[in-house]
Amino acid sequence: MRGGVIGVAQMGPIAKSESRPQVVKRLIEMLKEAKGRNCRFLVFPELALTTFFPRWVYQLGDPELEAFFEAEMPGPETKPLFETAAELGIGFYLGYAEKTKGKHYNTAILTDGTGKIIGKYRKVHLPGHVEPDPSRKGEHLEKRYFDIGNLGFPVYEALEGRVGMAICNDRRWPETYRVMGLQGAELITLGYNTPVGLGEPFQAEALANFHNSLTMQAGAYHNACWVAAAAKCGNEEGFEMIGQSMIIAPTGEVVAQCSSLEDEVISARCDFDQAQYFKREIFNFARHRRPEAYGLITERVGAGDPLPPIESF
Ligand code: CDT
Repeated sequence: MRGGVIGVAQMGPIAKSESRPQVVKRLIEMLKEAKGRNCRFLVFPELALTTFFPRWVYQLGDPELEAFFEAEMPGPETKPLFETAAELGIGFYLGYAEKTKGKHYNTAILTDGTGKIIGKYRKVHLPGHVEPDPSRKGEHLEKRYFDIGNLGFPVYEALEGRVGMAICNDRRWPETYRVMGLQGAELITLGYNTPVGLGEPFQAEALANFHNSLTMQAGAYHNACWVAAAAKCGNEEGFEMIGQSMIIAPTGEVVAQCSSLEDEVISARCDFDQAQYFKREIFNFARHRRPEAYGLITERVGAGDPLPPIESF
């Protein structure tokens, strides 16, 4: 089978005081559980090595802020994760804060079953704000701490097929999935930290789980690919984050979903060829797409005025 049994390793909260070795130990435990479930690939969350630090205000360059970032991957503290994955023969997706050449990125990597990094991507749509806003109940300062990802939405050969990555807010944007769909993605792996209760309108907060599944199910269906998504969730340092980690089939159906807000592994048999009908018929891009009608998608950023009619009527 192309693809295979894929796991998602949801994480409960990571305390600010938790050390990298302590977090890596949790990840390794879930790798072992995934092996017990016969997984060949495991998806960890966004920023899976640290607490979700963009909730706090730091001055750039503050050593406490810098300590959340990895200068090398694997580094001395993350190497045991790669070694265990290699021993177990499991590839993985891992989200982490990356610093390189004076830049800071919200990054994810893919590894093969030998612990070798075979793909990298950096978050493109950074949510939140640059400056703190004391009128809000909580901050979300990704725009302050991260540079915009400069690698696009790459897709890599893996699991005898094509695998892409997304990170959190990128999952809400149809462009993210379509750019990978146009590279033949068969599995999109992604991690997220989605806080609720930071001052959004009641309805937006109440619908956070619905919007999570809505965007990912739509992305899977519209692009005829699997989506495997891992949350970091629960009450982290007094802030709530949604769980609902899930695996979605190319039909758009949820085939596995976490039921806790803690460390929890789920898995599903993801046969890439199950997407064949949709890729061949309804979403056969080569036959049906009409890019000449989609010019605005790359020409405009914000919504503007209606275009003049092409023909009078
Ligand atoms: N981590 C991340 O991207 N979270 C965002 C929260 C947006 S609310 C400021 C998300 O889209 O889930």
